[in-house]
Order: sequence, then C-alpha cells, then structure tokens
Amino acid sequence: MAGKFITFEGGEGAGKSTQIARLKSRLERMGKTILATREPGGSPYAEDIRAFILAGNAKPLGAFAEALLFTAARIDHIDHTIAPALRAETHVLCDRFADSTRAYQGASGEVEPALIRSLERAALNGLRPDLTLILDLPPETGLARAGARRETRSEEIDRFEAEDLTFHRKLRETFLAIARTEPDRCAVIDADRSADDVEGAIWEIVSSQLPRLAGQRERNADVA
Ligand code: T5A
Repeated sequence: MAGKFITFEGGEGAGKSTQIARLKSRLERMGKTILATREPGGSPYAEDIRAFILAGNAKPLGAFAEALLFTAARIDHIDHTIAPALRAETHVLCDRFADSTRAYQGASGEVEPALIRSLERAALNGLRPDLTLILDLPPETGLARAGARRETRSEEIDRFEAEDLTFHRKLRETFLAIARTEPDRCAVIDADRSADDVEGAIWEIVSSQLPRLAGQRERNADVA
C-alpha cells in the first residue's frame, strides 16, 4: 500500500474530528492527497450500519452482536474506501478504527478480548494503521464537550455517549492499555488542552513517525 494510514482514537468528544480536519488541511497545503473518513461508516453500506447502531437498535442484541455489526461495517469500509485509496497513493485519516471495537465493545465486559481480536484479524486481513493517535482526556471533559455541541445542534444523545461514567473510564483505560501494548504503532496525545496545542503535539508525532509524509528528511529508522 503506497498511502499512509493514520487512525484517530479516544473517548467521546476527545477532539478527533477537529484534529483530523486540521491535519488534513495542513497536509493538503503541502500538496499531499488526503482522504478523511470515519467509523462506523465511510462507505454506503457502512453508513447504513452506523445509523442502525447509533440509534441504539442493536443494543438489545448485546455487545457481541454490536461487535459483529461494527466489524461488518469495517469490512465494507476497508474494501470500498480505505484499501482503494491507499493503493492510489492517497493518505487516509480515519476517525476511529479497530481499536474502538477493542475499547467500546471490550469495555462492556461481555465479550472476551480474544474473540474481539479474532474478529479484528479476519476483518483487517493484514491491514494495519501506520500510526494511531490516541487523544486522551478525562471522560468528564470529553462528555461535557460532546454534550455542549449536541445542545447547539439540538441532537439526541447517541447509544454510547449515554453509557455511565464507569463505562467511559474503562474506555479510557483500555485505549491507554492498547498504547502500552503497541508503542510502535500508537502515540498518546494529551487532548485536555487547547485545540492549537493538540494540533502542535500531533504534528510533532506525525513528523517524527512519518517524516516523509510530513515533508521532513528521512532518518535511518524512518518508516515513511
Ligand atoms: N464505536 C465506534 C464503537 O462502539 N465501536 C467501534 O468499533 C466504533 C468504530 C461513533 C460511536 O461509535 C462507537 C464510538 C462512538 O460512541 P460518533 O458520533 O462518530 O459515534 O462519535 P465520536 O467518534 O465519539 O465523535 P465525536 O464527534 O463525539 O468526538 P470527536 O470527533 O472526538 O470530537 P470533536 O472534534 O467533534 O469535538 C467535540 C466538541 O469539542 C470541541 C469541538 O469544537 C466540538 O464541539 N473541541 C474542543 N473544545 C475544547 N478544547 C479542545 N481542544 C477541543 N477540540 C474539540
């Protein structure tokens, strides 16, 4: 795959969409071809599954069934959006990916982590993000940001935002545990500061991990 694949992860209201838009603009100003996409969603069938899940329709089926639906959406998204873009040398910035299934469906405690990992292996079929940026902040702060935005848009609270604080704290722990387990792929960004500061921290990581993408000169250990 010629394009680079960067995923953004974190709890509710962590600032992923904001930072994806900023990184996309910055890279485009440098002449790079960028595709910003999201999960669940990012392809027509996956967007249908997104609407079904986020309306809470799959909740009665349990966390394992939800994990299956997220995985089905991911397969369609990879096949129709992500893989073709990477093959065409487009760099892909993705708002959530497989780590969200590990964290959100894992946080329920109802699904064995090994089962989630088996689903992930089957769905990804060897695809792996080049870099995963985990935007970390206290869940209270992220939920407050998401709630304030929802009020300005007069939107309903969605399926996962409505979970209790214990769930959201478990999510945060799970994302941090993923970063500890895969330090070569993941970087944790302190997202509890201004959007400008978060943008700067993300750019530092992208420049050091993927220097060619960021227009830097390559060093010996570069992966870009
Ligand atoms: N899910 C997803 C699973 O359970 N399993 C899975 O496998 C997958 C893929 C998706 C839901 O599905 C779940 C996780 C989610 O619950 P979504 O609507 O896409 O639903 O929700 P999120 O991905 O959580 O996206 P959000 O839009 O809620 O959060 P973002 O994108 O992290 O945050 P953003 O950038 O929209 O910012 C939120 C608000 O905060 C402000 C923004 O202006 C905005 O108003 N903001 C800041 N305010 C202060 N300081 C900063 N630094 C700020 N940055 C942004």
